[in-house]
Amino acid sequence: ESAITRPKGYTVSFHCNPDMEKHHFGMTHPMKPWRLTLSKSLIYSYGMSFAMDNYIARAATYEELADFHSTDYLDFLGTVLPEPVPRDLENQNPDLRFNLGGSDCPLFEGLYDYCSLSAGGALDAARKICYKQSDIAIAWGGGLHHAKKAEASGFCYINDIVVAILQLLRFHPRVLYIDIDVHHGDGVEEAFFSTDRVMTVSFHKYDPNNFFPGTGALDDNGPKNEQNPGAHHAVNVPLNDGITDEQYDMLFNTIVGRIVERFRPTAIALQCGADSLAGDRLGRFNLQVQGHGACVEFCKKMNLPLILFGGGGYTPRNVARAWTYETSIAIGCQEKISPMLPQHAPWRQQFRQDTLFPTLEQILGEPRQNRNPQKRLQDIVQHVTEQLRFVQA
Ligand code: ZL4
Ligand code: CA
Ligand code: ZN
Repeated sequence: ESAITRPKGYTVSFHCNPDMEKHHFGMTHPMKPWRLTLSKSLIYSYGMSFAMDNYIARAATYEELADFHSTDYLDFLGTVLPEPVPRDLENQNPDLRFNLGGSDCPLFEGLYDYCSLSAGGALDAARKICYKQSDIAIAWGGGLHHAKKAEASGFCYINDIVVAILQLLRFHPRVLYIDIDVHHGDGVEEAFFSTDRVMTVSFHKYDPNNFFPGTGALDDNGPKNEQNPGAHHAVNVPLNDGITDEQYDMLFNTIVGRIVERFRPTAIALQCGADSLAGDRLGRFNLQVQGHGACVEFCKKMNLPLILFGGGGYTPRNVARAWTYETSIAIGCQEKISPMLPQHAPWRQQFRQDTLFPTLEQILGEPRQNRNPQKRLQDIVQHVTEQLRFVQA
């Protein structure tokens, strides 16, 4: 077996900061920054760091965050201290400023550092792309797509993706944002609602009354008035429980292929939330590591500057598998790495099975029922195709 070597003709950069991983949302909170440690350790165990430029992410500055976020919100975020909240009062406090301090977005020790390191990694990645020093830049600590200008939402406080895309827009005329997290990428969509320089497309579980955040219907495509240049520039792909690799990849390739043809982006930002994998604590899909990774592979084949962000992912062993496989795709060594996990990988017992590609049976016992009839998927493709007639690069 030969060592993993640098890809010929292009550069991959990897942006992370171990200080981000030590933060805790709370014992039983689903978001575990520690999953970044597990992911990185598997990536390093495969020897992939030798094939990339590795950077310790810096903290984003206040001014950089203020490119998107309101200063009122940032000032508050920078000064609030965690207050122990009695368990039975959690999420019932009517005085939550900026949606901070509830059970989804708790206040914890070092919150502002955690947020600014996540955004710092995303910004470093964006700058490497802008200055053409990387062809693919990876920021697994980013991808926090729900945060709003002046509000925390769904485990997200600072929208590192929006801040990074704003950086890309200084050099790139058109940016395509793609979101394969199981949740709707509402914060990013909303931030770019009124520009035709960013197209957003999110694939997500959609059930307005029972699944967070409840937005992202097929016909929510941006404010529909002729004055708004951003009209038609939001694509939503609402899905149901149990979608499979085969169906997802058909949809992804068809829809993203057509968008790239029509919109002609000059850079792509891909949010790789791993909660769309089978067996995720919060997710509902039947995707395997292969199917999730196929989305990254498809984007890479577009031959455009590419940023890979992390995002959701609540079963750490599967998050680590997916982001390891996707790092290997970025480097182009996916055929070369062993599908058996390296013997010496730290936390080896965390992974349960010794393969990078567990089967659905191994993950779930019994796969979740697929509630995505083929006819519905065809209707989605047709809607998007018609929507794209209004889009012109
Ligand atoms: C938890 O066990 O659907 C938070 C959140 C904390 C610890 C103990 C508190 C118990 C599941 C979720 C009370 C929990 C009540 N703890 C949570 C409407 C809700 C109000 C809050 O992947 N309750 C809100 C957010 C979603 C809601 C998903 C995805 C982020 C991303 C990008 C964000 N919020 C109902 C839920 C637990 C918890 C257990 C939880 N929260 C599951 N889904 C939500 O897209 C990073
Ligand atoms: Ca999504
Ligand atoms: Zn999610």
